[in-house]
Amino acid sequence: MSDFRLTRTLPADATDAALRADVSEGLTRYPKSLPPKWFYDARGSELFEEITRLEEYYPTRAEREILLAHAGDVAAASGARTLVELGSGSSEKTRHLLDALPGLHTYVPVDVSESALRGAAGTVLAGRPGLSVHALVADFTRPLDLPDSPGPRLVAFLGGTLGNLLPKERAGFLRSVRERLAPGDGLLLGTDLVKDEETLVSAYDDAAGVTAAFNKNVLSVVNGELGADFPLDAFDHVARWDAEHEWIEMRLRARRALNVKIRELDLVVAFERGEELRTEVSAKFRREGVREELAAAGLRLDQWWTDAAGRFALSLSTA
Ligand code: AVJ
Repeated sequence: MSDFRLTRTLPADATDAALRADVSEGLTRYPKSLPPKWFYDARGSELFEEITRLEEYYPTRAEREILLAHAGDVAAASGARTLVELGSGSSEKTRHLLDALPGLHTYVPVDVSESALRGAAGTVLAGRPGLSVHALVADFTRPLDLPDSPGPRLVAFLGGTLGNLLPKERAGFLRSVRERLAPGDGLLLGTDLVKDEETLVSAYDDAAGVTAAFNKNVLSVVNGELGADFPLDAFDHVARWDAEHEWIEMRLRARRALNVKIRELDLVVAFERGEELRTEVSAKFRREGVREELAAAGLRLDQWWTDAAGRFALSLSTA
């Protein structure tokens, strides 16, 4: 008999407090920035799903190609009885893994969105009568209390979302994942790879303007949640390749000097004409760099799989 449990590890007002802190800190420092986690309200999540279907946005297709080709290899190499997925979202990617892990006992999807977790549970449980699903409403960038379940454990962090973390944040994140792994447990990591600037920039600045709408949506989130009056049409979407750091930056550039009132914070934020607010970094990786970052966290890179075109990589590393 399949079984579904959900645990909220975030207090109900945690999101509001975190948004207030991020906005007051990020918009009063120079240069201004906001963490990308705030993109994903219902509208932002819809826009991201649309992005994954864009011709220019190759990472989702590339990772799916790898999962379809190598889920069996992942299963054979990991022998996982428990699969923990960080930032599971719709669990669309996970189904390929679940299908390839016949001996799986427990699936632990972790996401900040309770609705995404509940929405995915029905699909995941359908046709998997023996599977236990223990969903965690949690921010995966914070230390996690994972439920007891049979080992070996495989933690999956897919989609290239690791790239949203700055190098120091990545080091802390990988160390905190390592601390939750027993010897023989594994980490399955999706990483987008360094490639030509034109391909990278167009993946984050598509012709139809879906990414531009996704980027501006963070202003709507701040407007809606904190009573701000960002005029979205006063900002232009910018996607830029930072060759030194090897990451894509998304920014919002003020077309004119303006003051934005944020009522809930009793704050007025001034933008100079042309001033840019950074809304996301999306780091791109090289195999050697991934090996080094994993090793620094105490993880050994065992397997490296890419799509046929070599655009994206899945790596399996063990504690
Ligand atoms: C979901 C974080 C992997 O960084 O490519 C897509 C988000 N941003 N288009 C990425 C995103 C702009 C995406 N991740």
